[in-house]
Amino acid sequence: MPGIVIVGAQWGDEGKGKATDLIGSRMDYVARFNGGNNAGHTVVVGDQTYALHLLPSGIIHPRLTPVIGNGVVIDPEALLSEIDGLQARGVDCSKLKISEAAHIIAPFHRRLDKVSERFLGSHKIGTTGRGIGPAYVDKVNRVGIRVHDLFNAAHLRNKVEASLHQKNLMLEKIYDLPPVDIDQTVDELLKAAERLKPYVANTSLLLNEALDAGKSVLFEGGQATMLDVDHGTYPFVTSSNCTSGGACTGTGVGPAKIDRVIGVAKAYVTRVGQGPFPTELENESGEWLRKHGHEFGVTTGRPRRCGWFDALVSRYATQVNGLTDIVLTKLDVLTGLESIPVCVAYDVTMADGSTARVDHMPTDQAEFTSAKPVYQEFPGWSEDIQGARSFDEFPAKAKDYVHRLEDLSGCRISAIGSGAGRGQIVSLR
Ligand code: 2SA
Ligand code: GDP
Ligand code: MG
Repeated sequence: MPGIVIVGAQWGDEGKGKATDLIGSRMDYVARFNGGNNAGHTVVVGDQTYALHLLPSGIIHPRLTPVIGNGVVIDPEALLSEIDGLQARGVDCSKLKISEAAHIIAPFHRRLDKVSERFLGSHKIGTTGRGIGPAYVDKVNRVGIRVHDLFNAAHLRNKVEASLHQKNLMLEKIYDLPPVDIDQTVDELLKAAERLKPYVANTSLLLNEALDAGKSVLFEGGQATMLDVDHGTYPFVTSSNCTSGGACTGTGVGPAKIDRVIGVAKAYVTRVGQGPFPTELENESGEWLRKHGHEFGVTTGRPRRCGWFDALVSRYATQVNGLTDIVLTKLDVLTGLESIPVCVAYDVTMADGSTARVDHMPTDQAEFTSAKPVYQEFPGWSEDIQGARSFDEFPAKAKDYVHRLEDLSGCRISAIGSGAGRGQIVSLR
């Protein structure tokens, strides 16, 4: 039985929640491997809509064992309130397993996220304000607090002191702000620790033993390829590895145990937060996509920036993730457009001032920021596809659009979303 990775192929909100829900119905475990409660993954089941943040979307399936891997940063308060909210709606969270090695988002990380955004001014990233960046900074700076640190009060105090030493100096001397209270921080973390304890496990061992015993694991990525700290539009990225490699480092499972890597891509593109976005439409067409696609952040409610499908982005996602399949979502949103532009190249300004036409993703962010999209137009369709039960039922022009995106992305499209509902997806293979 396989290990399958799901990643976002663009700038996020492609419908990873929906894809995880679909594929998860056949799996034994579902593991989040990066990010934290910055994520907002939506699953729609009948008249019920679930917005998952820290918990893997597969938790909606009672037979799956949900896992939060070591690569995730956990805000204990946010996690407990998410568990409470889901249990109140009848979703069983008792099987949840949380990695002992995952890092903690303490209340001061949330505060620092907001302070840092404020002081960055026009250079701000447009974060979700959930403390994600500061928690990962501490991890890499080796002053992070891990889940297993929560269960020994003296040890925890030591960790909090180490973490806050430099920060409090900075808050007072540089930002002229009050320092973080160490006792209060320790008390808050200890309170949450009691409730978290039953869920804590050695999740690397658990997942490896499961895979060795022939069980299947779905690795669910948060955010997306273009927000990856290494491969995304740095510095306008999140602070984790959202690409498929993150599934290994973020769970402690080796790459030889991964059989498929599925990239989820929208039939157009959206982005929230700051940063370059070549096909962005700051006009009526962008408004049209936002309205028809209901493009608002699931975590913060922010309006998402909208633009046409960018084939350089999806080809790049195929490359850096080693995609074996693409799940193409929200094709239904494009119904009614006479003609659909797709970006097939960029005109970029090079360091020497010359202009070059490129058909691959530039690594140099000055070049990427200068990119002007070169479009090819594809004929649209007017028939409603929301009720389609197979690809054969799609209008010919919708099929052509899909086949063209497949060619341009360099990866087979194996399923297409035709609506938000659980059943509104058709398989091609
Ligand atoms: P952060 O908070 O440090 O991770 O922010 C850094 C950048 O990462 C982007 N980011 C996201 N982009 C799309 N969707 C995300 N989740 C929510 C959703 C977003 C929301 O599902 O709608 O509700 O606003 C997500 N999380 C992080 C973020 O916009 C920054 O560009
Ligand atoms: P995620 O972060 O990648 O899981 O995506 P989000 O949940 O943030 O945003 C995707 C939105 O699109 C959610 O509201 C989904 O319910 C919705 N959605 C997913 N697939 C489809 C689809 O094929 N068609 C339509 N119309 N909506 C979809
Ligand atoms: Mg989302």
